[in-house]
Amino acid sequence: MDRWRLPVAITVVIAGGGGAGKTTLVRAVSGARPLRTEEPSPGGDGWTSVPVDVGRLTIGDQYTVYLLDTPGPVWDQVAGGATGALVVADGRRPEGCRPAVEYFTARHTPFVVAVNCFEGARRPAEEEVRQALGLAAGVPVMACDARRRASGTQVLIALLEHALARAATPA
Ligand SMILES: Nc1nc2c(ncn2[C@@H]2O[C@H](COP(=O)(O)OP(=O)(O)OP(=O)(O)O)[C@@H](O)[C@H]2O)c(=O)[nH]1
Ligand SMILES: [Mg+2]
Repeated sequence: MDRWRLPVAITVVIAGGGGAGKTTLVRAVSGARPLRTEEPSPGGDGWTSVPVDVGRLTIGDQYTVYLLDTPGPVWDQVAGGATGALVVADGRRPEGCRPAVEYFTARHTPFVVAVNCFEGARRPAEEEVRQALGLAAGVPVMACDARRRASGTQVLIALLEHALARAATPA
């Protein structure tokens, strides 16, 4: 680093179906530090801990990307200031991430769908995923391997490019 630059933080919400590979992707890309935060418990009789996987990677010496993998009920708390969302779909049952797709579509948060392809399982065609999730035409769908750093980084870059393109397009 030859001179100080104003740091810029980018927040990306990692969402998707249960067991789709969200934690695996955050770990692969950054080395996650699992944190716990307190939330009112569903019964309303106390507090419960909510797991949050936080990942962090830097781009050049100016940009820091924070990855927040939190359960659905916490999306409201983190989606507001987020640059975008990475929706991880389990390639064996992509429809599991439909609630995430509906949530970010309704909020107008830019997102891409990363289809985590488990080995030995049939890889769904892009059109199949689009139909199962009712995706708008402009939403990128990419295959990924959540365990591989290069693959996770590639989908994150695609998301940032998609968000930038959206920002540059008049409403
Ligand atoms: N074989 C294989 N296993 C994977 C892959 N991605 C994730 N897994 C495994 O699948 C299981 C679920 O992955 P997680 O990363 O914990 O999924 P998650 O989306 O964080 O799950 P929840 O937090 O429970 O919603 C773990 O045992 C992972 O090791 C993959 O690409 N291939
Ligand atoms: Mg997880």
